[in-house]
Amino acid sequence: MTKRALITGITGQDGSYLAEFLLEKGYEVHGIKRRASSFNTQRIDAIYQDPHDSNPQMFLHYGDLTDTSNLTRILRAVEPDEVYNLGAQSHVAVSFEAPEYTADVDAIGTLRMLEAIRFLGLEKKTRFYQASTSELFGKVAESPQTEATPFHPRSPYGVAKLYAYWITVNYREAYGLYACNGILFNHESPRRGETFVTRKVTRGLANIAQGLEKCLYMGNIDALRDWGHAKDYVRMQWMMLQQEAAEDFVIATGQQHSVRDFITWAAADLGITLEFSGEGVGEVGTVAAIQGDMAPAVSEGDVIVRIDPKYFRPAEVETLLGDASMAKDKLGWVPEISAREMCAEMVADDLATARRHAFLKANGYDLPVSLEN
Ligand code: NDP
Ligand code: GDR
Repeated sequence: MTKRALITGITGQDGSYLAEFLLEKGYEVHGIKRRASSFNTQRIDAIYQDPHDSNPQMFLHYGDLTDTSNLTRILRAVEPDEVYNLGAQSHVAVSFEAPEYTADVDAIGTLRMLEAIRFLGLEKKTRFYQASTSELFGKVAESPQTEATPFHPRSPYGVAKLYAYWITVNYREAYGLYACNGILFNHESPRRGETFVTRKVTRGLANIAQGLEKCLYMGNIDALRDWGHAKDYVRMQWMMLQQEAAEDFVIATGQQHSVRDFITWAAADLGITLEFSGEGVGEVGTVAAIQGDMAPAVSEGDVIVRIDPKYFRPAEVETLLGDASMAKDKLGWVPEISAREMCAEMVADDLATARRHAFLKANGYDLPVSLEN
């Protein structure tokens, strides 16, 4: 019997990798996409299947996590074996600007999905995965963090996700629903949204190397994160729904690096030796040496990284480090791609794009490059 999966957030980073993964496993994949004024399916265009083709295995439905009747209708039509609730306003800094919307989508949106499953009587059929987050730990009391570490979220996003975490546990305990939380630490890829720190760095430095931008403006580069690769993490999302009984798992690499380290790596992958000097908002990153031909627009002595307090958050999560021993012991899951390898992959991808833009520009076809970050 072909299994049917429904993914909210299919157009996002994780949704796109998960859809590919499930299609390869032979699933029929349904995804919810939002109406937008321009195309928003770039990450899944490569796996799009024309509904007019014979035997399509992937289907998109218009929907929104703020719209109860719409979610209920989609769930009724699809009757999925597995729901992956990945849809969210997922940007921590933006959640301080739009706290109410973030709560509506990330917290109540999760409740809407769970309640629709119950309302439709699907609680014995449908398994539910909730995209929980290391942001639940926030101001951490212990390190590394495990499934037993107490929560102390530090943003409207973290607080909304805390509600989603507990309502998922509650529906498991109250109604016997197979519902579980993946407490995932930061995971990145060439498909990462352009305004999250890793992608902002790889894209920004690639643009600078090719003369499309002058300087990268950053926030708190002392922040420490446990970065993994999204491909490794979506595999675990699926594994969590294949157990006898639902359980919550921490997913992390167990390695921690600073944002400054990540910037230094990305520069090195462009042949740029970057040296940091100064302190606080006066800290700068200066080009100390250049190798190879990847950064023709950069010269020794150029200051290409500066601090802009605009990117500081009202409350910061300074340090996160996960211990995924439970996932390793119970499911045999271990990450296969290191943060350093992932950085190189992201730089290579962003450099290829920047080179195309620079080539067009040099030949009189000036494509605007979005500098919003
Ligand atoms: P993205 O921001 O890349 O994707 C979010 C997805 O949610 C997009 O498809 C987006 O649609 C969709 N979405 C946003 N608002 C709504 C809404 N109101 N209704 C329906 N869909 C909506 O996130 P990631 O792929 O990186 O993350 C997936 C999930 O995992 C999120 O819930 C995130 O909070 C969580 N998470 C992520 C981690 C990470 O490091 N990446 C770590 C831990 C948890 P559109 O494309 O139209 O914007
Ligand atoms: P995070 O990811 O907040 O951990 O949430 P992000 O990449 O945005 O920030 C990581 C750290 O880098 C610092 N930082 C900057 N961040 C951004 N975006 N832009 C900057 O210019 C900048 N300078 C420094 C931040 O302050 C922070 O400390 C991500 C999201 O994917 C969430 O949805 C997910 O739940 C968590 O990871 C786990």
